[in-house]
Amino acid sequence: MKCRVCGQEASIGLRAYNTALCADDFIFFLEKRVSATIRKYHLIETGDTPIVAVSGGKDSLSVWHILNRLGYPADGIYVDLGIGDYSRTSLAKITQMAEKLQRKVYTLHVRDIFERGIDEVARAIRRVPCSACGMIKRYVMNKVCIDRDYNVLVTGHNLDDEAAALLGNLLYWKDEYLWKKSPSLESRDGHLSKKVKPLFLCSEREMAAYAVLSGIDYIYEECPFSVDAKSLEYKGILNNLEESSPGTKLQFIKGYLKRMKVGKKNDEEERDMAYCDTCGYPCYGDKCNMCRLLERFHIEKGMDFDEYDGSSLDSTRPMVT
Ligand code: Q46
Ligand code: ZN
Repeated sequence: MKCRVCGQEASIGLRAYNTALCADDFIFFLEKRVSATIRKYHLIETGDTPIVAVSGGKDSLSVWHILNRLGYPADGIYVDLGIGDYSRTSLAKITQMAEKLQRKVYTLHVRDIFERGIDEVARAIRRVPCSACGMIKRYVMNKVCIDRDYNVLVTGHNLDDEAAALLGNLLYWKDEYLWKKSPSLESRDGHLSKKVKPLFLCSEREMAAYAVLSGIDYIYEECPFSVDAKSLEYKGILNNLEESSPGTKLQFIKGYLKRMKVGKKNDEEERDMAYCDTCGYPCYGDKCNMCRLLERFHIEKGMDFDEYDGSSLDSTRPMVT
């Protein structure tokens, strides 16, 4: 199999595009697609200050790497869930990437705040770990954006993640989520930062290939609490369809995008949404879930973030209140 661009031995076959490419041309091809997605959907514009939500996995480290290569200087934010070796290894990979990019990374350690890991926090409030984790991450990442003047929060969701979620929403007609799968969710009133997904049109397989061919050192293990069997099942179904009809996932998501107005606001949600009396975070009611959680554990201190500037292994711990 020869590279369609240069004729050398190809490193990857892309059946959805009916082509094959060598490592260098594939890296160029993928970065160009991310760049086109950013421009087409106005994900990051001149003067924006993006920050990437990193987990140590291939998608988030790759999108961080790509943005900086494309000329969108971006820092990183990581929430250390306190899950033993998994969290330690993730942080090591993230620190390594921060050093490579010479960019800052903020880390919030769940154990510093709650004196326990995410599984114990979740158990205490009778939730599953992913539910407590999602809530804390959303809050913390938004807080860093607002407090530190980053106006765009970038995540590493890829085509397979989005197609699986869309399939699940369609199968069960979850109208409340159906039209929210946009590559860009607009900011709101200075309380909620804009959220964007530059890898929206890049498949899981392409991202794994990009990470390997670009020499990105990422954590291979999944979070031990990642038991979303449904999502894995949907990804399996879509992969089978992709196998017999290459390009199916891309068509599914592109068809969806055509039918929605990107970044459209849900008026009903806007009406019902209020702001937390304590911290100002958008919520339903007078107090947000994070403030309730801190209250539940009798925590009154602010959040300390480790701040690593990418140039040395020393970190300072400025207060973000
Ligand atoms: S990190 Fe958090 Fe995921 Fe782990 S606890 Fe669940 S939600 S699985 S993306
Ligand atoms: Zn609050």
